[in-house]
Amino acid sequence: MNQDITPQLLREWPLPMPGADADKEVRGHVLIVAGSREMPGAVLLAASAALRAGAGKLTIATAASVAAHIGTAVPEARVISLQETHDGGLLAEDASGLHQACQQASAVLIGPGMQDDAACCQLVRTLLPHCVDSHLILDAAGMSLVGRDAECGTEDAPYGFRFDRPVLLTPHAGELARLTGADKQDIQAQPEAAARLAAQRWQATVALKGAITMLAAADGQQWRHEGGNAGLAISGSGDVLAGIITGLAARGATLEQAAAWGIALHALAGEQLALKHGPLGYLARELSNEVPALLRAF
Ligand code: NPW
Ligand code: AMP
Ligand code: MG
Repeated sequence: MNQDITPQLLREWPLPMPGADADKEVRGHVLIVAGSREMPGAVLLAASAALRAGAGKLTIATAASVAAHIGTAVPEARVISLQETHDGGLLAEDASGLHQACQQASAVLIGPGMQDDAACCQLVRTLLPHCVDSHLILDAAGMSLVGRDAECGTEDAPYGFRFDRPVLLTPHAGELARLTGADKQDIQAQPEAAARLAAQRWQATVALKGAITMLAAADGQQWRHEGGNAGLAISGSGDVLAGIITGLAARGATLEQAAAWGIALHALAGEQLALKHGPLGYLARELSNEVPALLRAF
């Protein structure tokens, strides 16, 4: 049975709130492993979203070729610079600073703007043992590990990958089709079943994004969100959503709770921007700015 994600449901599922005397550690430490020389912007979008969602500390690990620029564009972040593959992928094997950052983070987001699926797959596999105590959110190419064509040098069968800890994946229908080999039209026709199946197969929480977003947990629980507007179908929109969810998870929300809140806040931010600017033409980077006031309104 689906439950609708509504303001009423969210009020019954309140986010952890820091006390008036809480320091930044209490609001959690976000690590964002993302970007490439072609797509550094995705890092900025996810990073500012995580901070706007209330996370206390931020570390970014990104491609060496753009790390300094990102450090300047996000002055709140500590930046770890990663070596790159020929195809723009990020290398994590020898990056002990990154392994340590994973251990210290309360929530880790991997994927926005990353390139080179094989490298992404290897990167997630390398980092998994280092982030056992953090919430893990995989978006975009960060989801390559569960793909039917995953080339991680293991015997992973199609659909065969199963997580042994709570993980959230945030595919749109095109990404889920590519990961599973299923037909995109079939996924769009039956998003509820597609999200449920993916969650069970991977033993992960899955947010299947679209005009209607289906959230499915590995234990069979499922939620449905309808809201926002077509202006949200904009370059960088999903990167912002991933950042909001990661920020909320760092604050101590469960992955399902962070996803439900993040999906709703992202949609409400789109509605606010549509009122200010019109239904189309607002920017993904503007979504995050709406989040603190929306949180206050709750
Ligand atoms: P088609 O053609 O419909 O079959 P995009 P993306 C499909 C980064 N970004 N529902 C569609 O396939 C992200 O972080 C970086 C169903 C399309 O051709 C990712 O790392 C930005 N299908 C990477 O780019 C800003 C959908 O997927 C194909 C769909 C790729 O992200 C932009 C590829 O689509 C971007 O976020 C949907 N809702 N959306 C930056 N500033 O650095 C897409 N498809 O649009 O090339 O990429 O999958 O959204
Ligand atoms: P991505 O494709 O990863 O950039 O993510 C796009 C985001 O925009 C997801 O959160 C979708 O749920 C949302 N979105 C896309 N189209 C619509 C729409 N027509 N109405 C509401 N939300 C949408
Ligand atoms: Mg995306």
